[in-house]
Amino acid sequence: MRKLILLCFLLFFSCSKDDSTMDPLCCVHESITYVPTENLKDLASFPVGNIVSANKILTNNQFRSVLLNDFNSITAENDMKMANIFIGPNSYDFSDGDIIIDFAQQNGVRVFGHALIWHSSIPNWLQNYSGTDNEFEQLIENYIKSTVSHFSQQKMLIDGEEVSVVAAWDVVNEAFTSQAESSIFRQRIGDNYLEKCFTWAREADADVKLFYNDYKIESIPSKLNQVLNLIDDFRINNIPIDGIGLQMHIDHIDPNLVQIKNHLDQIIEKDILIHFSELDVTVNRNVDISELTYERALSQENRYRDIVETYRRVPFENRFGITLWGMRDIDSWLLNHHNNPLEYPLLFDTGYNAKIAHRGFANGLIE
Ligand code: 9MR
Repeated sequence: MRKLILLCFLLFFSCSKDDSTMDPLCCVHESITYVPTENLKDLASFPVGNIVSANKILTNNQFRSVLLNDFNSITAENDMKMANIFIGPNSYDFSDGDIIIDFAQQNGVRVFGHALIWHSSIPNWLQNYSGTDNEFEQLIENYIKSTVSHFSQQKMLIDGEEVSVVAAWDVVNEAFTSQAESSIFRQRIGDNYLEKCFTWAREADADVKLFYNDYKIESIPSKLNQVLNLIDDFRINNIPIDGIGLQMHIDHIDPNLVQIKNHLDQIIEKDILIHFSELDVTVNRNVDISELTYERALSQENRYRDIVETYRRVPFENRFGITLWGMRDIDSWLLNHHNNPLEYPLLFDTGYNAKIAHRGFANGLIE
């Protein structure tokens, strides 16, 4: 009898745990969501960002409030890319970017400009441009200078200091790929097109931070070396560069943490700003689960914690922030990219409930 009473007592307490849900049989299901008590941006010693679109900012109240609750840096997922802005020779449409900058200014959050030059975001008219190489180069110089100057005009007060709303630009994105090698930028401007683009951006704005952004820097040794060489070459030749964006589209298992730390440490040695610029963590690359299981959610929670903790290896003065590439799982580019609707890479579920991945991120921030 005493054993039975003890068993009931134990069951009662396990069923009434805060982070659990009960079914009628009183089996404990560990929950894949939780109720945060603290906001990410308040826990962090560096900016914590997410991506936006002008449309979402204008039309989705819930998105806006979740965004402003946890994040103090925003990146346009697409609206500030070349294909969206550069609508014809010397002709620009900054309207969506302006909506984003106004929103940021009103709410005192930083904008990270993304991205001036990317082989995957070239407007058709430019791809098919029939002018000379010199004319082409002049167009690109004008585009970079006009875009950077336009967005450098909006200022805001942060801690009593006037700063530009747009704090930084990814000047060139993903240059070390075969597609970039054969892109019109290298073909028409020449092998030193990166140097020229960074120089033009600096000429347009003396203060904005200039980043080179790429994927798999944390996992492919040759990519890491290309980035390290880029930093060295630029410095030797007095070409401006302030930071490196590691996109960090990673999996909950791969690459292993030792490798990530090793690659990160080599960039840290260069004493340069470091941005984890597009963080997401896949959990279902083999499509072996048909819903997010607690076990997989927990693995993702631990992964987010480890990655954020790893970022804290970056010296305080070189921490430019961590930006997540999306808010809810269903908003992620990865669902289309991997043609897998059963992927769950981000911090919020469909109803904007914080997943335990969010708790992992938060725990990783705690010094
Ligand atoms: O998430 C972005 C997706 O909506 C776009 O269709 C795609 C093409 O413009 O770009 C995605 O974002 C990419 C980012 O700009 C650069 N790094 C890779 C990101 C995922 O493809």
